[in-house]
Amino acid sequence: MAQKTSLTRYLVEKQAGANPIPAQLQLLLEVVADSCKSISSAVNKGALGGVLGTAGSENVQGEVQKKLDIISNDMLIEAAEWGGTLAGMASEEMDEILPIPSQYRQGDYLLMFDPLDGSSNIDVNVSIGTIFSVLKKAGGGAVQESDFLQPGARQVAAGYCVYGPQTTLVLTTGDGVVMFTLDREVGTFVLTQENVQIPADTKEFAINMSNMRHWDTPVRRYIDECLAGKEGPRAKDFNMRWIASMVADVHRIMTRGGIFMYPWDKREPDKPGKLRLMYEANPMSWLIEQAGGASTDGRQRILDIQPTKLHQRVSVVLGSKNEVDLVTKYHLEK
Ligand code: AHM
Ligand code: MG
Repeated sequence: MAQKTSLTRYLVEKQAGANPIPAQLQLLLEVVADSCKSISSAVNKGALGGVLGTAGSENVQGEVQKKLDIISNDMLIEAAEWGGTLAGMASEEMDEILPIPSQYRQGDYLLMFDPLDGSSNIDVNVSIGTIFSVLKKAGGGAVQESDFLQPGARQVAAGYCVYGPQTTLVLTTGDGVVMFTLDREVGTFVLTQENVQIPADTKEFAINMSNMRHWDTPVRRYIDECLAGKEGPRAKDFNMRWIASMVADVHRIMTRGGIFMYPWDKREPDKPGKLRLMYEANPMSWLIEQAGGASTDGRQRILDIQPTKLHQRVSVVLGSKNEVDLVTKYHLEK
């Protein structure tokens, strides 16, 4: 039987390949993957572990925090702060950046994460996940929020781990996308797919349709045309899926194609969208592009956006390239 490739072995062997990654980054990715195993285990226990329900607090966005949001956030911090790979961390669930405490060795990297994406699905036993993004700290000196405000194109690693029927870790360091499945009995992430490719065309879209009346005209036009099916201008029938965990919706797109949108809408005209640029949109956009897909905010490539705030929000249109290009064209024509 062919030997299975663990995440550790994959990262070690990568050092001998065309695109080696620094040892510090290799260690950081292993540490993040270890935290995902711990989070997966807490998620799997559910009510038996007493981890369901709300924590009685709100995050900086004013969203109610679930117990598992906080547990996952703490697990990532505790695993990553002492390893000597990081200068700081930032999380969707923390108001401010977290510099690495001075008792620990300081590293070169900055880690950003949404510790548990899809919070509304936690208590109903639907797939949720962890999304993470790694940047290199540019200058010397004590870490500051401005160090994190780099466009997504400067990420050096990005990934997510989806906690569903299987626990799957999806990763890029800039030369394609790889998937690992957690062997729960052994406790190891095993390489299960290399060179993930998203088909350029699709017949499946993901959007929260209940917001339809608030959308801008280009989004309305695109979805109206999909809904018109074979008889409409697209001359094909479309299917819709909306899991309401970005991580699970993106994972479906990684697996069989599709388009995902969380657009700006009229309810909050001053907010560019619901999803967060640094913790959600940037890592997912890089993964999608690395798998041959595209990702824009309707007008420009998300990875080119210069962030101005840590918790900045953004409109998101990502997935199969030809569909994303069409939605972007409709916005630019407006
Ligand atoms: P969260 O990070 O608080 O879980 O919020 C982000 C989630 C995304 O995973 C998902 O795409 C979206 O919110 C779902 O929104 P809606 O409640 O409109 O369906
Ligand atoms: Mg989220």
